[in-house]
Amino acid sequence: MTRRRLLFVLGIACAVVLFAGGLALAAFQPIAATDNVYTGGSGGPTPTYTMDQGERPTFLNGGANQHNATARQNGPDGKALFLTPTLNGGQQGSVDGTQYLTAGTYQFFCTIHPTEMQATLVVTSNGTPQARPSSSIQVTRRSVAQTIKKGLKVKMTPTTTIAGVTLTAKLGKAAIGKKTTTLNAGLNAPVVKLSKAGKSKLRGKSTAKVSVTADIPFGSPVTGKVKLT
Ligand SMILES: [Cu+2]
Repeated sequence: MTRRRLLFVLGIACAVVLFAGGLALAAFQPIAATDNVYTGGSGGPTPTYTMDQGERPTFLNGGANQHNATARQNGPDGKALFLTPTLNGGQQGSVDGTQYLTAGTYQFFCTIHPTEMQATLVVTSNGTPQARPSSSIQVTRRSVAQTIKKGLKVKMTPTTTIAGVTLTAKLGKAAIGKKTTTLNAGLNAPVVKLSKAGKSKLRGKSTAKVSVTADIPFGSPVTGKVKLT
């Protein structure tokens, strides 16, 4: 092997070792708390935690009181970009929504102790964010009479299971029915039954333009429209 070739091979080997080292260092810092203060991050009293794209850190409440970790910024669903449920002392839970974050700096706080408990989550450019949940939506055409009797049938085809999807049927701006459901990957056909008030709004009409909006946790809402005849 020539000297130049040897140096080249050594250079590649070093690059591989450095790359592997970088990957090994990438594990996220768990977010923890004792009463009324976040712990486990770097710095204080408003610590910084670091994770890679696609990761979902755990929040450990090591205090005696209830605490949570809630993003200041809202996501595409109009709710917190990431959050934990409010956890009792000694409980732990996932910081849900972090798995969709792109590289950047995000502030979060405890909604119960908003001034004492504030912190920063830094997402590095390593890793890949998970795709946000999404689905197509199509409202099946039916007669006004059948809609009053049976409700609105919706076709949705998400790529993954999505829990806590809220379907709201509307006539103009008025809600006429609501349903919360879990969608499975593939074709789903949930039915949104009309409320009493919704039925009376449709009664006596020969046609009606109605819509169904699906609010998808951590995703963007989707709306399907149909003209009932
Ligand atoms: Cu708290």
